[in-house]
Amino acid sequence: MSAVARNPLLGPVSLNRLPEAVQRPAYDRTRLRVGMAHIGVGAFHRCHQAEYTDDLLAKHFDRWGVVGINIRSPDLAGTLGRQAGLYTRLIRENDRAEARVIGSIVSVVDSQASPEPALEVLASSDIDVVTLTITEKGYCHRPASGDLDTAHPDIVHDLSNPHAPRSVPGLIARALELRMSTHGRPLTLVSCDNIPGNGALLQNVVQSITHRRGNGLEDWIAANAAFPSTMVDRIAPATSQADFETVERGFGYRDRAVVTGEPFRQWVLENRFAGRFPRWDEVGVTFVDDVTPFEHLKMRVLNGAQTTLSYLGVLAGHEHTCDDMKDPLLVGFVRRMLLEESLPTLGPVPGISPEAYVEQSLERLRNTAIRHRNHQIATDGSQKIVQRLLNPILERLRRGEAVRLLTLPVAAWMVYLVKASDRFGRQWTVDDPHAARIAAIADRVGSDAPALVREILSIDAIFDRELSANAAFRQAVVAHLEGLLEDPMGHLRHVCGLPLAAQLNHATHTA
Ligand code: NAI
Ligand code: CS2
Repeated sequence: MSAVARNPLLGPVSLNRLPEAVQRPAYDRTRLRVGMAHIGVGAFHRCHQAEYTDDLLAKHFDRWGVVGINIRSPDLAGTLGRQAGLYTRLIRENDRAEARVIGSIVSVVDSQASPEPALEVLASSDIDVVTLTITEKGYCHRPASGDLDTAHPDIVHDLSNPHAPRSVPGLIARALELRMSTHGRPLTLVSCDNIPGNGALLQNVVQSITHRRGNGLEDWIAANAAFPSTMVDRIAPATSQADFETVERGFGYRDRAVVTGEPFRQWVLENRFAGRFPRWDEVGVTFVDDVTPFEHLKMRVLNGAQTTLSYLGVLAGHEHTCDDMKDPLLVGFVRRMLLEESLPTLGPVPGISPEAYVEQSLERLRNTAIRHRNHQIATDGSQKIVQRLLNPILERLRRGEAVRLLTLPVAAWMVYLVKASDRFGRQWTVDDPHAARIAAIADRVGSDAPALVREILSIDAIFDRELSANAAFRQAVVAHLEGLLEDPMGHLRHVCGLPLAAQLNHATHTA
């Protein structure tokens, strides 16, 4: 047996024997009672909301233990259950790794096979708050409008089987119905996904289901539920083998639920709650009346940069964001795009200088210990480009402003999806709800850029009709698509206006 295999598994007993360097929950976990649920216990929840709650429990102990619920993969009840809900949150920056065991998750419920386990938790009178990180597509909405996608197979199912929902909107509608007909306690639901107006959007998709019920549920929700919007931030990529090994080799124990994040974290939350609510504002969360300026800043700058780098990075042959950030051509383009076209779409953001935020964001993306794969960020691009790229583009077009830079990543997203990969000697698997439809378009029209753009822009779940009908937008995307299909990096150099000498220099530098 190797030394690594003999390391103890993280749990309540081994917790007391961990090395001094590993931070532990600073409260008595045996006294912790459940007060909130979280749907979508992925890397981000464990790196963000669960840590803030852990901070709050240490500062002001109260009934705020979390029950996690997954209605999609992965099954986590076993993994986290064997560790009594405990897991390590690594913070990594370049060659530094700091470990902290988080104790706020009390248990995890797998509800993939049936909604019953999830409904039991969500309808319980112990639960006052539900947070969610279910990825952008979990809301079953049409990204262009925020409306419920009534053609979505899970929504079609839930509308005719309201007591056995498969989607999150259907699940929440049913849980609220159960609460109304039993104890009647209010509930605050906090979406922590990167979608615009996430609270309002969640409320909209839930109410689009409940208003069909006609049993007083809609009015009950209006009086007893709150859906605050949030801006959440911390880069937390999928856990890698290196992260598991850091815990085993660096700290001497085993943990099958490790998560890794960067040092930076931020949470801005709309001050609109129903009933009891955790005082996260005591541990660094900012409660505000309007989240919109913070949300626009984050999605258009940090997320806009990540999405842009992910598609261009794949085309350039890079693996991670931090690799993209070593490529002066990509960095130069992204900085210019953010400063010249994204920032002017932003209004004032209380307490934050947008220019400084751009530099801070680029600096965060350079962190070489955060191995955020371009393909992970590129996943579900159809659900991300609206808030990161298309909304600022539309606002600029309405004001008669240029969109030459912001349209380039839109075309790069198209290249990524039409699987032009063969052309560049690399292949990848596209993971996106619209992948099949766009692949079918590409099969039909081949590499004819104007035809590709015409057909892809006609997908009105993604492209607002005003935007797709705009000739300047369409022409800019066609020009970029032609250039990227021909020679991606040559096109990028051309857009950046690099003189020939600098182009040759760059080619030598990145060879
Ligand atoms: P992850 O892949 O680790 O976890 C995804 C979670 O979403 C899983 O628990 C899965 O069961 C659930 N899920 C997926 N599709 C679903 C569906 N259709 N219905 C219900 N649940 C579904 O991803 P991670 O890193 O936790 O990110 C999740 C989301 O959190 C992101 O999509 C984003 O909106 C938000 N976020 C992530 C950040 C990050 O850096 N990872 C930072 C800020 C926000
Ligand atoms: C990323 C985000 O995967 C993605 O789409 O752009 O998850 C990003 O890491 C977070 O929003 C950072 O807070």
